[in-house]
Amino acid sequence: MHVDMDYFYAACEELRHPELRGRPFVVGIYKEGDKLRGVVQTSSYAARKFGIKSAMPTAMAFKIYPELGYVAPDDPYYEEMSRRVMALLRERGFPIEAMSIDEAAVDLGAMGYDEARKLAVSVKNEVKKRLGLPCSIGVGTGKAFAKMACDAAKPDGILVVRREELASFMDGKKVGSLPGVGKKTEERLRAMKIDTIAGLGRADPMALIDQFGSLGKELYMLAHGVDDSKVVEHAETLSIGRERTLPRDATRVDETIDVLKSLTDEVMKEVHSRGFLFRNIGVKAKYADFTERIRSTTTNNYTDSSDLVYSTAIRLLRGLMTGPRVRKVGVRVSRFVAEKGQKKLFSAHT
Ligand code: DCP
Ligand code: MG
Ligand code: MG
Repeated sequence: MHVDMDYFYAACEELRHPELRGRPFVVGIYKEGDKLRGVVQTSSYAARKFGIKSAMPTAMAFKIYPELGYVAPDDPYYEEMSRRVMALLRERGFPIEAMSIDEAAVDLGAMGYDEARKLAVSVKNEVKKRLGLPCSIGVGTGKAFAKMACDAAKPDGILVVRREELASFMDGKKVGSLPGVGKKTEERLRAMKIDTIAGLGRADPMALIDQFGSLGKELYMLAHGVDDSKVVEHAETLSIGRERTLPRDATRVDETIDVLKSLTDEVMKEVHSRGFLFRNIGVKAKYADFTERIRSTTTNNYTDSSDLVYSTAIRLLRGLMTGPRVRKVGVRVSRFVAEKGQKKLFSAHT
């Protein structure tokens, strides 16, 4: 099963700016003087109706629709929403792999299609109900096919592609709709006169391997409905953090310890519930002039000690409280391993 959030950054913004709902707007603009520069990171569905989409220069988007609304990106907020999405998916107990900030592959094992569809409906409803965000879900006989089903289900849909439906689902589609085929690969395939997935399936596999190496073999297999890739949890790429505005701006670390304590408790509650061990502890200070600084340290051994996080956070933050008043503080841990299995392997080296 593949879950991908619909117009993710824009949907997150609609949550906290209800006045944006249903309006054409984009996330990702920044201004330089009076000029609008940069590219669109994502657009609301109302903006997509005008052809405004990710990676388009902002200036062009405004040319297409001068009344376009825009919001500057707020990455920590999207990361936090992403963590909530992933945590919610994990509650179901299946292995999940976060494939990007807004999508995950879920390993349903040998579950039947009907049961998988029911699960997809239930997950989709729960994401909407608890987080207020729309998503789409695809179910298929491999990671790539589930992702393609999810793409085809967008927006706000569910699509189950059974093994016997897979060939007709894929055949007419362009090679670019295969996960892993970007603009460059697409062009190189076109140079070989291969445009569609059906065409890819009829191509000479040796010529594909010649051109693309192992990717060539993979693509040929995908075109034939074979995808054996596994869902892998990437615990080490995650970080878990919380931040909070202080009740009053602070100049000394002892004025922040209550907030640090509760941030530590919140972070550690999530760490413990996931059974992670970590090696990196970091803090962040946001100053009254809106600049911010971070500091982090790596411990010798994997740990899940709340006391260590708390005392380290105090020590690190003290080093950041030498200048302007501090308005907001954050605590974050990262470099995880799952507690079961890998613990011994890692601590043997330390
Ligand atoms: N993103 C970005 N720059 C890009 C593409 C995406 O910053 N060139 C960010 C913004 C997106 C988020 O990643 O909201 C997720 O990317 P998706 O490709 O899943 O796109 P959306 O979720 O925005 O839309 P869709 O409903 O098509 O999934
Ligand atoms: Mg998305
Ligand atoms: Mg995505």
